[in-house]
Amino acid sequence: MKLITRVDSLLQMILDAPVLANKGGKAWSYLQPIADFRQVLTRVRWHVTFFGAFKVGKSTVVNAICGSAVLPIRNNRATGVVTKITYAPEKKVVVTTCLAQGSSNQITVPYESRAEYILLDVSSAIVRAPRGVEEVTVGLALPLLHPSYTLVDTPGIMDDAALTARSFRELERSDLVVMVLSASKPLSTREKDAIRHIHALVDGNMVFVLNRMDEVEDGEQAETISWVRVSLERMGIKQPRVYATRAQVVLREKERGRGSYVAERGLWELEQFLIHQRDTSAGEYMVLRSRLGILRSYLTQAYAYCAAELQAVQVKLEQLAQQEQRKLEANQSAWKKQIAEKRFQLMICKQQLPRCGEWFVNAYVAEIQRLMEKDTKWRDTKKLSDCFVPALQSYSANVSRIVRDAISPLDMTVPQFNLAQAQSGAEVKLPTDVAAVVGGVVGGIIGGLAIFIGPISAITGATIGVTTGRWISKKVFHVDAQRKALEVIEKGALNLVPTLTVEAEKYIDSVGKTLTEFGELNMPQAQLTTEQFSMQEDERYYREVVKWCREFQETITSIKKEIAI
Ligand SMILES: Nc1nc2c(ncn2[C@@H]2O[C@H](COP(=O)(O)OP(=O)(O)OP(=O)(O)O)[C@@H](O)[C@H]2O)c(=O)[nH]1
Ligand SMILES: [Mg+2]
Repeated sequence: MKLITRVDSLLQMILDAPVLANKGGKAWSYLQPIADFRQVLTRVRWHVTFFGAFKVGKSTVVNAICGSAVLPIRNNRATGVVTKITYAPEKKVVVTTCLAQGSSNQITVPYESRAEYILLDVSSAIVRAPRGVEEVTVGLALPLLHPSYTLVDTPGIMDDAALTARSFRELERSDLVVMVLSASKPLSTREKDAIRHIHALVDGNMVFVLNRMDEVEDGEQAETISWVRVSLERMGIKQPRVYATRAQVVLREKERGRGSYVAERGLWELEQFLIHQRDTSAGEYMVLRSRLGILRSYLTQAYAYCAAELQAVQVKLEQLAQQEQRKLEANQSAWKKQIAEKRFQLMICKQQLPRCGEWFVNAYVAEIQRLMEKDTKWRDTKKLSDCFVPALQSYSANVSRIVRDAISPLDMTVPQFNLAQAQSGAEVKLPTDVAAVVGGVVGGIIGGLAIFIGPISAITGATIGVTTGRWISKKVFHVDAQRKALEVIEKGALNLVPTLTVEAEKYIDSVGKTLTEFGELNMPQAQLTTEQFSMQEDERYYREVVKWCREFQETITSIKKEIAI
């Protein structure tokens, strides 16, 4: 009861694990066996797996235990599929075949034809497993099997990698492994490697059948058994259970209904061991131990893989971070440099302002000339004053253009410089002194005109119109008057230039301020690259798996401690 509760807690850990829900995760090939192990954890039947080298007599040992040739044995054939013998009131053979996409199909076949599904031909160079057969289950009314045992016969470990792998995989579903050795040549290097692996996997739930004792001289049998036992102990297996037997003889004797096989104590003792495990709580402990052992081995592998990957990802992430930091620093300093250059160019702009001033004067004079040419009543304050608008617009446009050129190609929004607008009172409000100055200049021009045109000082614009009207008919004087007027106008416009320059400089300085803010706002920032992003995700994933594996391992350790196995 206690054990089942503990298994339940492990099951819950598996069911609740988010890492096992993520089937696309990079460690899935390591985690899937853990997810699939739920079936083994909750499996009612205890699997006793017979494992060993090619032709040592595994199938014969199983048959000897069953007391009949349940498993087919031929000299030129070998066991080609995992064959399970499980309790059933009636003899029955079920063949499981693999279908596409990992699904399987089960068919019941006549008991007599079982050999064709189990055996494979080893007489030719190419060893072929019976086509598509995944495993064969034989139902047998053998009292030993009732209620919990399933005996599992596996293909011998030999040169066929796929078959060997299949046999090893079956070990990961085992509650007890019976390693069958041949007494005539026991414990080859390959067998020793397999023993070490299995012993660790099922946490010591392993016994040994030393078969073919008839092939050892009578006088050397005791020595052989003792040698095997000592060798196993040297491999770290404490008090190994070694059952020496002659399975072929036992089988024959049993088939004949003779009880003499009892004389073959080895196999009889193995059967007694199995019965004892089945009928006492020892079996339950045994089963839990191997299942925890296998789970632990899966966890160890998953942990080792993920811990190594985690470390590699962390190292790579660190390298990438440094690389990106270097790039960022370079980008930031290039950006700062660009902004500084633009600021410098903006300052240089100021040097162009006198030229803008010249253009302004020319533009204004040209406007006045146009006015004079097309309008005889040009001596009108309003008309003269209106000529400022296009000149100021052109001045503003020129200043805006040189500023734009200076900061190009930065994608920075800069307000237009627009003195004309300011003067007309729209949108941008210029300091009143500008308007005053402009007004003053116009007034000055008018005043100047008045001084030049007539002896009456402080003449008004309206009066000019009236006064000058008198000279219009005098052509020469008229031309001269225009020239003089233009000179005065030009002078007046020139007087305005310093004020415009101050305004333009203020504008340039404000653009400079905006540029500084723009530079700070748009300073290149650290940004995750796609590679970094996906590596961070990997890091999180591996970290999570590593943590989960560790916690799971700790739970297993505490269960083992608690129930002292
Ligand atoms: N002399 C002798 N021969 C045996 C003994 N046990 C089995 N054999 C013979 O050894 C041969 C192979 O026996 P299997 O039981 O098929 O051996 P296996 O290990 O299952 O073989 P694979 O499944 O093909 O690896 C058969 O001819 C058996 O009759 C034994 O105790 N003594
Ligand atoms: Mg066999």
